[in-house]
Amino acid sequence: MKMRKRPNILLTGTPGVGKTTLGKELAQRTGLSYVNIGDLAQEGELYDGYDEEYQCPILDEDRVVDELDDQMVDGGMIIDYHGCDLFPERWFHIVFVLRTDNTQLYTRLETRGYEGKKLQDNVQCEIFQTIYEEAMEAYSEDIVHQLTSNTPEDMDRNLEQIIQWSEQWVKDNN
Ligand code: DAT
Repeated sequence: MKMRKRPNILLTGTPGVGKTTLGKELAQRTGLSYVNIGDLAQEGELYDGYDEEYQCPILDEDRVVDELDDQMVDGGMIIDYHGCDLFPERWFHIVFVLRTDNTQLYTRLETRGYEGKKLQDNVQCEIFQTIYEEAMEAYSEDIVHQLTSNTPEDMDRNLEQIIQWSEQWVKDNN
């Protein structure tokens, strides 16, 4: 029996915009598989060196891609990462860039324990819409969508919108 085809979705954006919250809920509601790239790298120690400035390990992008490629080819994956140009363009059927107002993002990241340069740099990343521009460069512009993620109502609306898109994709591709 041939498996039903299912889409691959990328959730990206600055840390703190709500990717993980949205991705996990989306997985529960759709049955798609959720993968947090940060967690995957940590579990598999998919690192290549250490960033002294940010005091964090550096992702081994090639090994991350190798690790996931078979599953991505099968489809039905939700990928969560605060970057997007490390992945093969062919992986994704749609890319969502979550966006949050600076003041709210600042509060969320402070609550998470970010401070000093790390806090400033991440808020600046959102102000300069760095990830959105990265996504527009890395993927076909017509599959890249920005989603406002300031409030719980935004979260619910985004969830419903992606579920609908996913259901339609499954109908159109099977
Ligand atoms: P990310 O995975 O992008 O780093 P997260 O899902 O961990 O973000 O969310 C960070 C925090 O912000 C978490 O406490 C949940 C909260 N949050 C995220 N999106 C929100 C929204 N749209 N409305 C209210 N709170 C939100």
